[in-house]
Amino acid sequence: MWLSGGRMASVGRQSFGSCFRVLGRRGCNTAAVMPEAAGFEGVSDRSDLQDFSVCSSDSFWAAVARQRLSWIRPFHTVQDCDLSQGRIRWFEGGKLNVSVNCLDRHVHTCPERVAVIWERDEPKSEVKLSYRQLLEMTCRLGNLLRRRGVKKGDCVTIYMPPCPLAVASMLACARIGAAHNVVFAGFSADALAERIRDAQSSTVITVNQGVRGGKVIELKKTVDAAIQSCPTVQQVFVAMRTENPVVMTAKDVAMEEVRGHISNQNLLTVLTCEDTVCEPAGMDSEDTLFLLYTSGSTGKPKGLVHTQAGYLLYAALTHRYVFSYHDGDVFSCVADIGWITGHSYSVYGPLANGGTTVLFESTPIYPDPGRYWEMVQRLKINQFYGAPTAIRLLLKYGDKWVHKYDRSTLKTLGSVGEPINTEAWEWYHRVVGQGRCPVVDTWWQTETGGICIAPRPADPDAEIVPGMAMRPFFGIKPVLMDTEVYGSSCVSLCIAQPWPGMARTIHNDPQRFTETYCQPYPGYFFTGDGAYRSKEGYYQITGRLDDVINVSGHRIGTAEIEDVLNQCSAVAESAQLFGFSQFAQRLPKTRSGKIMRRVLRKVVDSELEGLGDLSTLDDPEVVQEIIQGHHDLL
Ligand code: 6R9
Repeated sequence: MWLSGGRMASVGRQSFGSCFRVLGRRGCNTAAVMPEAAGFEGVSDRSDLQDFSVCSSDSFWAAVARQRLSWIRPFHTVQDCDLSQGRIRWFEGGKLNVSVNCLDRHVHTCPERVAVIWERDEPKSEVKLSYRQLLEMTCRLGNLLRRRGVKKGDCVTIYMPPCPLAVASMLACARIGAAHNVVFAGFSADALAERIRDAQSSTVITVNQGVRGGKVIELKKTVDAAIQSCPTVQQVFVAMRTENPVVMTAKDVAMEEVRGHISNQNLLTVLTCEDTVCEPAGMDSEDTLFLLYTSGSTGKPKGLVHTQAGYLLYAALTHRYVFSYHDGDVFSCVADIGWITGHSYSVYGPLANGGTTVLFESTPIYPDPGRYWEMVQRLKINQFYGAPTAIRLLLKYGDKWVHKYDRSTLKTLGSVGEPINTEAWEWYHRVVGQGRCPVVDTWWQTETGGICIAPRPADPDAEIVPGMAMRPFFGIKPVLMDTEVYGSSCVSLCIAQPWPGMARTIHNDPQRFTETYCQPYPGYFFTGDGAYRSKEGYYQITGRLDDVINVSGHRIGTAEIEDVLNQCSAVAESAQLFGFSQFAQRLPKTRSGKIMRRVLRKVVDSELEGLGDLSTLDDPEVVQEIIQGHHDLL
């Protein structure tokens, strides 16, 4: 691994060589692109539709919201937003229930369709649940929560690995009107405690132990340690993921009935004493659906607030149109449910669309580097959505792990989380997708709720340029602003008008929301990322703005330089910094696989006091290694 700050000649777009057309149909009618758009006047092709969605955003979103969601009471106002004030409200007057939209309406039409496939850590032991079964599990949990005093407006913290019970817990909260706060089940007790305290949760849901990559993780013990410093917590529901008993305290409530002969290891036999019918709460469009914490570069993590209707609509629409999801497809997003990617594309998007979604509990290399592709073959996966960090890792293990398995069911490959370098993109496209599956590089953030910029391969005339051909999604109007970062000018990506999926505020700190996202360019949403736009109107994301470097007066994003470095076979991954060159064994990464460059920069600048929020760091020891390495270098 190479941390470099040397001079770089000619890096940039010319390195993105190949380009292909997915479909060559020009001018096909709009209804084929998007049936919801059939009635829009003056819209005859995909480009008209994009313009319409931005220029007539009220008409666009009203039509889509009416067709895609099932409402208890219709909305009277499509949007009431003023970005400069940080005011974002969609579909006011409307009432709905998110769990009804994700479950009941599909149970009415296709109760036995598979809703979730739980790809357990133990290979080849998947468990399938139909929409009817998932609704029953959700109702039982909803009744339990209600009976134990959880009310509309409360916030329940969920500390669980991806599994049907975690999804049912999220949906049970939605059913009774509580908000959920899913904390990635790999976070430390301190990180968990900080998030429980900020969310003021009185209820936590967890499992006795997690299992990941063949290793047992003591989740319940971590909760025990965390709640020592969380006075609000009154009860902890504990389900059994393994058969090992854990010490239960006065606050703990076992979720299983005690039945000696039933193995609870599959987490499916819980709460058989609860009723399978649970009256859904009627929620206002702008009631909170969930909080999700994301790390701030300084200070404490931010609890971003997403609300009911707008979020669900946006997750559903992007899931359908970015991935070309069709009824009957098996969709697999391998992100953990503790990240926004898991929320929007393992849970809410696919379920709102009546889809079949895979919940992946394991790692890309357990029991071997063929895990993903063996799973694709066994579960007949049609869309696979993963992170560049995993693709880069698997690429180094060689093609044989991919070739071993049949991937003919795959139709679309997705990437998210970081810029995907050309080498990884090409490998993903050529080796994994056999050159026939479009790769959709999707740009978005916890704050945006769903994908904002991505190719849409099903569109007529769709073109995908590796690492770059990214177009705004319907209703998204990106703008590039000149900005100054660390004394050099950069182009910063903003979004010019609100869209339904965006976060509404920061829990407990609306001021910070406005300052961070709305004030840098009043009237615009500030993303904090840099971008280029080509003459065709395609966007390329260059990385976090505070990671931009200045080489001989050229502004160059970290993505471009890392892209070139990664093509050297000795370099597994790279992170580019100002005027700094060093080899390191490992890079500091978040638990979702993103390189934490700001930490590297602080080390280089010898600002060890101001490393910022490190709670999302995967292995804090790496920071010590790098500090030591840098020290030795000086
Ligand atoms: C969905 C998610 C958001 C940040 C974002 C950007 C980076 C995400 C990307 C990408 C380049 C892509 N990012 N997708 N950069 N190309 N396709 O990852 O949310 O965890 O909040 O991170 O991730 O820097 O600002 P989140």
